[in-house]
Amino acid sequence: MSAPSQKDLANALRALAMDSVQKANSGHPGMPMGMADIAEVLWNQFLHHNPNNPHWVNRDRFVLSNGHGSMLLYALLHLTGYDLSLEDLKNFRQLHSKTPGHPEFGITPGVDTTTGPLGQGIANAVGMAIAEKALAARFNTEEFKLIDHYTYVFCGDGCLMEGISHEACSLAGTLELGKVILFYDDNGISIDGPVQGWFTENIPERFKAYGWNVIPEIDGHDPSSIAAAIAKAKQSSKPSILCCKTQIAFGSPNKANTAESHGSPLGEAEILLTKKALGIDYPAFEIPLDISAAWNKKSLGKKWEEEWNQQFETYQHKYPEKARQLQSYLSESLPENWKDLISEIANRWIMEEPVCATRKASQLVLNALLPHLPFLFGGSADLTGSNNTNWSNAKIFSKDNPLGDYLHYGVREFGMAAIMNGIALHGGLIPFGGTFLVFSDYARNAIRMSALMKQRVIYVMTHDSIGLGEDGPTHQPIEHLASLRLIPNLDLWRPAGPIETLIAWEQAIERREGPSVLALSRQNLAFDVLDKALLEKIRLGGYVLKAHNKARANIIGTGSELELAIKASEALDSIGIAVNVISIPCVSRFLRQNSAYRNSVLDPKLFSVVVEAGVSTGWFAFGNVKAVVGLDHFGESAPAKAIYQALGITSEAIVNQVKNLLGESV
Ligand SMILES: Cc1ncc(C[n+]2csc(CCOP(=O)(O)OP(=O)(O)O)c2C)c(N)n1
Ligand SMILES: [Mg+2]
Repeated sequence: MSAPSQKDLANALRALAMDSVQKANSGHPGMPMGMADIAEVLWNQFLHHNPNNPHWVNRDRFVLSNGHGSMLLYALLHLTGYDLSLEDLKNFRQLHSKTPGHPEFGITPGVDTTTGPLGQGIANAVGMAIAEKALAARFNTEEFKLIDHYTYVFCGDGCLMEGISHEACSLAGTLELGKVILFYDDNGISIDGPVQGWFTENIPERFKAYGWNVIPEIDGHDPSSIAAAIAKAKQSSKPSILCCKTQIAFGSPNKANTAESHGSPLGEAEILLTKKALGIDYPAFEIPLDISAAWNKKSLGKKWEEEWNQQFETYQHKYPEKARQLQSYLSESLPENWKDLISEIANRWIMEEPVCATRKASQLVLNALLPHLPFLFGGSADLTGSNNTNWSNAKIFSKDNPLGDYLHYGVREFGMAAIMNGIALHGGLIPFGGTFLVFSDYARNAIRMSALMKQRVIYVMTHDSIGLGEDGPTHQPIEHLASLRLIPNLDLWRPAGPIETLIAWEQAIERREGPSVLALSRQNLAFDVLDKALLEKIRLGGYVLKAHNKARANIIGTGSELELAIKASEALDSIGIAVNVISIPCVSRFLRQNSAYRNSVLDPKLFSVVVEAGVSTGWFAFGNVKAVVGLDHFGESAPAKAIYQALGITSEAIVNQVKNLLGESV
């Protein structure tokens, strides 16, 4: 019997995709069938990975940006030998299966990032390639190429229509990320039909303009043209795009080239016809042994990783210090004296009482901590001087300086966020990046993806309220605090002074299981915590700042409005009304504490009044909140103090609410 042909190997992918989608009666067979030949060449001839260890640090990364074609990836992972069985494929799209509707990081071994929201996978890949380049520059030597892998990405028309592909690919061109190799599935079809009606730009010219290495007009069903193009792309010092002409649902006599095949099962009858046309003569989910043997990469993968391990051992002998550092980067472990560092800064600040904006305090934290955390990788979307995301020894990462640790992302908030996801997913670096809080909307879906993928990405979002003043309502976030708090597994910190800012940074850095947003003020704040005993309480997300044993109400404040809460409490005190003042810098963290702690902070017998310069929505679900001194409409353009006064975010307003609720005359 002759060895299976490349067509046979690609057809196994098609068969598994057709059958799994049919069995689930849901899914997307068209793309896997259209990209099967490309995937076969890439995974059988080029991809370096180890199915026995999906976490091998120097594996080539593979990103399926057109994530609706998830069955292509699952079939590849199954056939090459990952821990993904035929049973798992039969459970495609079923509850708690390892084969969810779209590829999900952390659920399926071998899935390097979660995709489905089109376009973001490309940006994730750009982030992975940035991480690869940065780590290679720090650790490789002439003789040892420990970090040396490609990042391969599949994308479709949809990904390239999405604006984020422009953001990410433009930056990738400037940074000359030659290890990115993007396969464009140029099938001329998206959900609404043939794309000529809505997508006609010249993709090769567009990518040439970005400075990419463009390989146009590849026949995406011809293995030798595909292989030649990949070999050429690997030689380029620029990122490469391989424009592959394909047929969606290739092989299906009646559904190929139709939008219908994009997202619906082909149907039993059409599957029979397709299998006949392709020469697939085996039953559903029964891949012949010679085909599965030809696909299997377990022994090759083992060999590749073992070779790498040997290389690492020799490196370790020759450069013990560098090897130790690389290990500490890869484990992202914090220095042993980490908590002492935090305490030292806190002690100093409690003595010095710096009065500043929290964005400034954030920079002071960076200056103090960054020398001890070389694996932090900073940046800003063109607002470095406003976000204060740089520190005194920050070095700019660029095509000529891959040793840099600070990236100018340019005005690309969404791109930055999705690139940071890629950096975090790659491993070895912890990314943080800044923009104005109001533009978190631009980045929002990528922030959501950081949370879904449980990635340690730190968003530094300054100018966090009307307190930014004169730039006016276009720049004043109103609904953003509440709306970011709605994202599960995202910790939003809104510190009220330098010490809370320090703890917010500490917690964001320590938090391995998800992203954090630091919402920071532009304006100077008068408040700071001056009691060291409170550090531990801040870490819990909410705490009693000022307690009164005869308290009749709680005043809750966050960030820049905490000082108004304190002022109001003093005014109330002076007229014989005792209140507690509660600071809740991180609502989600506070809500994760047990009820005993929460009740010890927010006495359930008392009502609460909240002050926060943002929409009131959200707070009413909280404890006994009876009133919110907030803003349920857009802001104004004026100096900050005037806006607070004009919009009624004042200590008097808080006092009046408390008196009202106590039934006392105002
Ligand atoms: C951001 C985003 N918008 C919309 C969708 C819904 N959607 C999924 S696939 C698709 C069409 C994609 O067309 P193309 O990339 O050409 O895929 P093909 O049909 O060729 O596989 C759309 C609109 C999505 N997944 N993500
Ligand atoms: Mg398409």
